Amino acid sequence: MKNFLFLIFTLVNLSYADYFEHPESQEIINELVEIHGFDKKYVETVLKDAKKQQKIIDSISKPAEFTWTWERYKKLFIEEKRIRNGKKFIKNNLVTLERAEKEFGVPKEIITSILGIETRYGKILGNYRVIDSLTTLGFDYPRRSAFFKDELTKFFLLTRENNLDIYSVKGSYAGAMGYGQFISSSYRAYAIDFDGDNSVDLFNSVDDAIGSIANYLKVHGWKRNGKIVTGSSLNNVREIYKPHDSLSKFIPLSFNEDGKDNYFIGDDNFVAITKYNRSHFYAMAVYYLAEEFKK
Ligand SMILES: [Ca+2]
Repeated sequence: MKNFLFLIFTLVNLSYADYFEHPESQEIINELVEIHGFDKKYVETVLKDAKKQQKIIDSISKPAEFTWTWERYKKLFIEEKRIRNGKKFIKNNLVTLERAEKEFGVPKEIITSILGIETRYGKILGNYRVIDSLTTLGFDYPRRSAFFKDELTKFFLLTRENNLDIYSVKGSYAGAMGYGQFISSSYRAYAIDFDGDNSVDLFNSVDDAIGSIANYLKVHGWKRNGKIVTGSSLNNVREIYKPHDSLSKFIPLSFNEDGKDNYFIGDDNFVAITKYNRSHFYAMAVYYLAEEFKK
């Protein structure tokens, strides 16, 4: 009985009181202190404050992009209100969107579409503390532990570089932040100052968000005046891509709508969108919503 109780105690104890006590935290503390020069006490205090949230693990385990049907996914994003607000967003931010289009080659409708899908044009930035998300997923979600531990390190760096309060920054369950939902590594690498105030602020500056999305796509292979998809029948695709074109560089896609499969080939700019979110549903929704803005 005593051994049994001891076993129970041990099992319960596997859930650590805080992330400072977690056996894997020492490695990150060392890295932050020794390589990046953070104060040890500060890092420990932050990790002590971080909280595990089961909801975060539940959410990442069943993302809509990979568990829903295309029709359900499409209905969520390509709807009247999002289309209307997107057209309004374009009208209100036309000068900045056109500047981004000129500089990076990414059409205003695509930038707007990503903002609409990510955060309803900045209305929903996420309600999880990023420090909770990244510790929960870094330490308690083994499947992607290495990735999120790295994001945790980058988040410490990002908050120091951009003067953000590490305790209060909020984002998605996966630690994505601001208008365009950039994760820490992307924020540091691809976010830019596009309103000229010398700070890169994806939480409050719409202009910075617009420029950063355009810059991200350009760096990830977006081609000015390039194609996103070609379709919608395989025969059509074969006619458009003559034998000299290498079909292997394109992505064959099939989306079931109204009970029939529609076939597309994802071109360079489709691939670029999948660098933003690797789901094909996501990239297709970005394309569809952008087309709606033109109507
Ligand atoms: Ca700025």
